[in-house]
Amino acid sequence: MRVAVIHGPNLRLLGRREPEVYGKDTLADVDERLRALAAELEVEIETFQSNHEGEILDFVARAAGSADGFLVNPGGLTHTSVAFRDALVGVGRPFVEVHISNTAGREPFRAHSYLSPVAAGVVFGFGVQGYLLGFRGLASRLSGA
Ligand code: CA2
Repeated sequence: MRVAVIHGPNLRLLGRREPEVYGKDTLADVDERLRALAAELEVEIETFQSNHEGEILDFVARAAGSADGFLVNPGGLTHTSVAFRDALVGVGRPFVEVHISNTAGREPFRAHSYLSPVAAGVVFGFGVQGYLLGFRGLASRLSGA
């Protein structure tokens, strides 16, 4: 089983800006914790971050050749991108959407996600721990458990 992790625009700032909203862990810390969990669950993992929507769409198409599912924090694309949703639906692999913050309790525009209706599951509000919860949920879904 193989999972591709996508971090959307600006998530490379994790741990460096707005720690009161997104916490103190860096993106490298998150990827390290995900890799440790993947090893424990015997799941292969690759991680990807881009600030460019087109690069993310190309990554989805490329990774779908080997990945069974996606773990995605779409960042701001959550609230704007029909194209990201179409790309994920188009490759026919289940994905779990993760948000570090509680998007339902912030500005009203963050309450809507183009991806949530087509996600296998959504985790939000648990800080970076949400990545690990989402990864477990996706692995369980992919194993048919
Ligand atoms: O809570 C989340 O994980 C978000 O997906 C983060 C996005 C935001 O647009 C979503 O509404 C919710 C923002 C990603 C920007 O990442 C930063 C991380 C640290 C500091 C500044 C930006």
